[in-house]
Amino acid sequence: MDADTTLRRLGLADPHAVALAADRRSGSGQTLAVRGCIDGATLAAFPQAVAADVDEAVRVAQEAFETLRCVPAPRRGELVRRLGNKLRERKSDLGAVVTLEAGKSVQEAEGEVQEMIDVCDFAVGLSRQLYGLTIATERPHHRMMEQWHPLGPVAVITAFNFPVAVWAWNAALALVCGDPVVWKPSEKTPLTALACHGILQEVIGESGDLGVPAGVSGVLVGGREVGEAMADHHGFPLVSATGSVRMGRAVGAAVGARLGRSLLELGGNNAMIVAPSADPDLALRAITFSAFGTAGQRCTTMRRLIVHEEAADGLLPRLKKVASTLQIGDPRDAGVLLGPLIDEAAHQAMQRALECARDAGATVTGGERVTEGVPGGVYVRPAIVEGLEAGSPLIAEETFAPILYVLPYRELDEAIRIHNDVPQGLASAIFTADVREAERFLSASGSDCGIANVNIGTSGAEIGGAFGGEKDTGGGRESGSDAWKNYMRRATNTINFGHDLPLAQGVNFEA
Ligand code: UN1
Repeated sequence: MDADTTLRRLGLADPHAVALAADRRSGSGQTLAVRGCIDGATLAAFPQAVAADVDEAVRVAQEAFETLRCVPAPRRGELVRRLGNKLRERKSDLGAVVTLEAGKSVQEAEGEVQEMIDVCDFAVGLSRQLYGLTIATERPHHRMMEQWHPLGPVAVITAFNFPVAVWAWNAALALVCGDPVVWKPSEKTPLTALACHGILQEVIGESGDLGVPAGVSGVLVGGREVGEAMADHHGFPLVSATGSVRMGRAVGAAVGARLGRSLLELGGNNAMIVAPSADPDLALRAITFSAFGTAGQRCTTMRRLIVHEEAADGLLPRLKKVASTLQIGDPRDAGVLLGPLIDEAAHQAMQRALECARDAGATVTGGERVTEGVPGGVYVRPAIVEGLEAGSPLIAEETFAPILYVLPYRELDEAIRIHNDVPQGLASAIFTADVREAERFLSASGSDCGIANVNIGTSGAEIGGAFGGEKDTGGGRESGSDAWKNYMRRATNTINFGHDLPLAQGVNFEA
């Protein structure tokens, strides 16, 4: 399908008009040229939002909040159920826009839309389970309980690599929790954002029976200053941001300075330990998907392979063979597993990292640009880097490209030390058939990451678990488990149904 048809199918025949309508903004910002990364061609151009537009977006969201917070949660859930159903109908159309803008293979793009559908289903169930506790009180004829109330408008800042799913994790939960969402997508993938916003608006338009106002969803396509204005704005009690550590530090500091809440999902530097007892075929498949899938552009991408010396000889030649033969090309073509990098800057960052590795005496296999049989974007062969010291500063950095550093080990303690010796703490895995090793890895003295797996790779988490990590990853948890609590405020209520006024802690204050 060509780019125009792909965009037209999602109501984006005139992205300029759609962008201005979605933002409800002045349209006074600089023109943004949106490039598809398959061939680098310009897909659309429209003026960006500016920092001054944030006030209006907040005003609209706050007005919508006044209504939404009083719509019963199961009815809010019904809206999200309809959103999930609309996404089922539009799965391939929306996936095609993700492919066009972010360069994901058709399978992975549709998988990302499936992740949106899954989180909608999860949120629908949640809409009847926003439970508070009833707590025993120390006073006679009293009752103590907690309630979870809607929090207010949520600012959602997302990255190019999961241009639709991460919004859905936030939006589906926020909506059932009673919070409007104002979204600043990556400037690299604004069309997917406008498409999602359009789908949600269509659902709201068809759902007059639910009484949910259109203002519960806004989109601001803009640059860094728009993100900064959102982080600074008191109208957002919660800012949920996904992206680089640098961005997260700035958002965390700005939101913290006004004592707001932030939910940060930042970089990963994810590793897998492969023990001598690991199933070699499973390990190979898991490494291939985790390290090279999505052209190494997931937060959960595996960047370090910590392999036991006994397992390395069997594994590495097979891994190199797979890396050198993976089908790379136009992500719309059947059979292609690796699409392009997002842009030239990503390619330069990859080449710089490989250059530094070579300078430090490492051996690099692969990593070259692929120019034959591909459209005009940036296509690369995955790189495998051997011979760097575990503590090398280069390894401590997350380069958003398919580079896998190989680090051998002898003892599990040493492997865990190497594993945890990076600033980030998102996803991790061990391949082993030894239950002691597996449990040690999952224990308090094992992996220090938010996600720790046994005999599966680091990437491709399901939505049901809490997603996020520790240290420089930012500490936030999104998506499943009890991540919904981020989007609500807790009120503790104590009710006296007696005829006396006993004070807590035995205090007697008779005047
Ligand atoms: C991200 O890269 O920001 O676990 C999100 C995964 C996906 C989500 C990744 N479900 O790889």
